[in-house]
Amino acid sequence: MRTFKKDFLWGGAVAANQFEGAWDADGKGASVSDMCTNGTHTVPKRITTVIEPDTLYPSHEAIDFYHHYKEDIALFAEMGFKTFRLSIAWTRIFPTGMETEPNEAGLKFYDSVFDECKKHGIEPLVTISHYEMPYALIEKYNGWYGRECIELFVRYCEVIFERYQGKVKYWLTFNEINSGTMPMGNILSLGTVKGYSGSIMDVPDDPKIRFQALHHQFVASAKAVKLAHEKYPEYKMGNMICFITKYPYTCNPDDVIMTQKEMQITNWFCSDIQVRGYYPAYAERYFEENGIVIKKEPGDDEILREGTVDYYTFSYYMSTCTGNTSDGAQTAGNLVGGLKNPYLEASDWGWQIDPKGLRYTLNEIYDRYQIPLMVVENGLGAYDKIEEDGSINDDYRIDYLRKHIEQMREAAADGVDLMGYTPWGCIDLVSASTGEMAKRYGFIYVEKYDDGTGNLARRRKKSFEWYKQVIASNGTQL
Ligand code: BGP
Repeated sequence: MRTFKKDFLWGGAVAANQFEGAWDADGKGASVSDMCTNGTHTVPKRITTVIEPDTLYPSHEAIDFYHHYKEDIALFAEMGFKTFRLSIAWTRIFPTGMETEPNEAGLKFYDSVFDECKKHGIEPLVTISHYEMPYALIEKYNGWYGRECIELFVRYCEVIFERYQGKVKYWLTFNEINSGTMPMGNILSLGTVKGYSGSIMDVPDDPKIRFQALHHQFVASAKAVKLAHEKYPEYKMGNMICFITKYPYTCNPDDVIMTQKEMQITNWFCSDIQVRGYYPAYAERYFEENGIVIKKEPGDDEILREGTVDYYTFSYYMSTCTGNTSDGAQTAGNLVGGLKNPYLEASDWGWQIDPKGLRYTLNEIYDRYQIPLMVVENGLGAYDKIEEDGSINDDYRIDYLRKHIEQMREAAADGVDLMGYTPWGCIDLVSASTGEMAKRYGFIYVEKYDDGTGNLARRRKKSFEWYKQVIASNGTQL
């Protein structure tokens, strides 16, 4: 029976805006995340148009990887990481996104990070844009709604592709590009929040603007892939989807159809374009019913066809149910919630834990596209406690990860071509949805707290040793 491949890419994942800190060091500009305040599980973060005094912006210091990268990468190496998924902050390279010359200090920082990875035999997996668009592009163009962003993004790609040859092989264009199919995408990925200041939950939403902005991202992504394929044949280009698995709440055919429709737009729409190279047939009806008319320029369709990705990656945390019922209980989730599944338990943040859903999802994706897959985010956000002896016994996290890895192994046995696994937040970092530090995912604890205090010291959790053994045994000792 098949299992994990010999060269399976075990590792961990992070994003610049959630862990680097040093938000304005060495010429870096402000990204959309740098304009977001902290929040909690129940009080949403705010975005502000200027940096307000006496307000906590968690990305500004985060866990200060910028000054701790050697120590952190050494800890990843100690666990035996084969790969490390990180993102480049666009604003370190082009502070406003609009300069013609890149910022050398920013380029140098990533040189050092990639060199450090190489020293430890760790292959970087680089997300080009992970929820950190330059804020100046929001002010000028209303984010990705402005077609100008395509060329600015391509310029950024040209610079980093050229610079990091021999250091990076695996690239992902946009993190969770399908967040743009949901209102939350306005703020996270599309930057269609020009002039808006207030709760991230109340951002004005116009699907016409959102899907137009998304079209610009598709073209930008395809252009980046095309550029890499033509000029740097050693580069492997992937997409990245936030997969929110949905089950019909009942076997009533109405629930089944409703679930299928939601799955199409939320989960399949973006990757159908990025993997197959054209807009799917079902989009036409959705656009008609929602008054969406995509403005394309001549050549766009051709670019989409020519810029299809080499592999498919996704995040998977939870699943929800969909149905017409009004009496089903609601559950929270990543980017969106849904109906509660009575067969599942949930995390402290209300995300339903569903390891078998990962096997199901892997099979569904592979059947559809038949290109290699990688799970580039998965994990349990939980409260951790330092015991008196200094240990952190995160058995709940080990349990979550073990069950998900078991199901990945099942999927591999089902025939899915799985390249690797990078659990989210391998070192504690700032939560994307709430801005909290208390929602921890790491194998490594960081002494940094919700009020911005903490000495930033790193400690190994119990899961650190456990994951080390998982990697050493290529997933057989769980
Ligand atoms: C994904 C994002 C990550 C990350 C993760 C966990 O949607 O790509 O950036 O943060 O979710 O979510 P959270 O931080 O809200 O717990």
